[in-house]
Amino acid sequence: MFLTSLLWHLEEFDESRFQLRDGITLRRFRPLPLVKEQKPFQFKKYRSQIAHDFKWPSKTTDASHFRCEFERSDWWSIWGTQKLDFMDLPGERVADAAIAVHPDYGSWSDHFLDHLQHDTVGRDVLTEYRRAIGEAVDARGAARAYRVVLARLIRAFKPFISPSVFLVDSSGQCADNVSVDELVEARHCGLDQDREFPPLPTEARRRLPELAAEFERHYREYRATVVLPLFRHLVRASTLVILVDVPAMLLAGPRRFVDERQVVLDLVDAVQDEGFGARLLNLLGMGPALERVAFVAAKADLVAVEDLRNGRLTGLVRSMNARAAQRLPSSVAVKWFAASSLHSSSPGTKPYTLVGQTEPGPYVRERRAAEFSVSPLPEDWAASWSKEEYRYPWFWPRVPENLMVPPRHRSLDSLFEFIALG
Ligand SMILES: Nc1nc2c(ncn2[C@@H]2O[C@H](COP(=O)(O)OP(=O)(O)OP(=O)(O)O)[C@@H](O)[C@H]2O)c(=O)[nH]1
Ligand SMILES: [Mg+2]
Repeated sequence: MFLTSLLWHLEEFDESRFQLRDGITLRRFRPLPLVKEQKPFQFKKYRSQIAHDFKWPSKTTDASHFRCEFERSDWWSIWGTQKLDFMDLPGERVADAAIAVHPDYGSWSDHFLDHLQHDTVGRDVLTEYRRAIGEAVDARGAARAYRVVLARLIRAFKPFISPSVFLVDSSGQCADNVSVDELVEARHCGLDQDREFPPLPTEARRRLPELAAEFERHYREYRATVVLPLFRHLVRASTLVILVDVPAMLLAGPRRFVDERQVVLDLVDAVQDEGFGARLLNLLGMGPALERVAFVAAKADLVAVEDLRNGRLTGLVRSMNARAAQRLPSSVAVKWFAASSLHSSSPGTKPYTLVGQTEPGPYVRERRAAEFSVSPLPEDWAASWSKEEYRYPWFWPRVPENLMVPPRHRSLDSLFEFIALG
């Protein structure tokens, strides 16, 4: 939704809706053809889905690209055309960042199993997994035991699922919302049922060297065909925009927070990792590419205006990702935003209330709207919290049917300034 809304504002540029510094204006926005193997980002389809069919854009299941150019009023017109290349990728694949960083299966196994230790669900499934691995003597038994781990993590709403094909397979099929047993039967922890690679603890790798060698082969194949092609694009990116859904994390509880934070840490490691990044860039004959990282608290429209004014929303994203930001070299500019790709709410009559449309539908004044109390954001992430403590509304955004009028947004323009105007 973020990229759809941004492209929409670029195409229908209007300085009263999209305000850039020093009154810079844009014109003659034009999509450019893609390189052969790139899949197109379906901007027009998503735009029409939200404006006319009242549906959110479909879930991203594959990496896609959008190349464009436009003229800038602050550049001499003959030189004035700026080109931009956007890439959207399925969030699920980011959990494979650790696979990008670790060329060998053994060190990835250790990293992944170590991460599982960090919370109670993880520890629970790990204990059971270690027991099952202790008894498993063949690849099928071990892979099945790991599929139970991944299925239980999915049911506990943890996003750190790797290999990510267990959630979204390489043909873009997503796991259904079904029971643990059904997930275990339907999905694979590898390219297919003959190429699975459950992580083995050090002790099991020593005890079962042949099994470990087989998984190592599957791991390398997966890394080469699914993970590296995507991360190759990422290490060439000059800018990363990392969208963080703070209300969803408060509603889901600390487990999801720990996982999402780890995913970002792994991602930053993957694009920065000297071994991996430098080797790839050398291969491509390029220098370090990353110049900017934007950490964005998305869905600012679901949070009370009081918490936008007092800076709590941005503060939460900042404290969550401070460690990831510290790992970036000092040459990389980092900026924090509270933004929303669309606007679905306006302040209610009392503090900490919001008014918005409760059902999907056209943007008209008399549409049924309701006032909701929203929970104040915490000042910082607590040691623990229960999901019942928080309440955020579900609103349908106000999207004009007339495509010439892009929807209202929050801070997309300042974000664009940071990522594109230099
Ligand atoms: N209120 C509000 N909800 C939003 C906004 N943007 C997205 N959403 C909601 O968040 C959901 C996910 O948005 P997407 O843009 O598909 O997010 P994504 O990160 O691309 O998700 P994947 O494609 O699954 O990786 C949407 O279906 C909406 O329900 C926003 O600006 N405001
Ligand atoms: Mg998406």
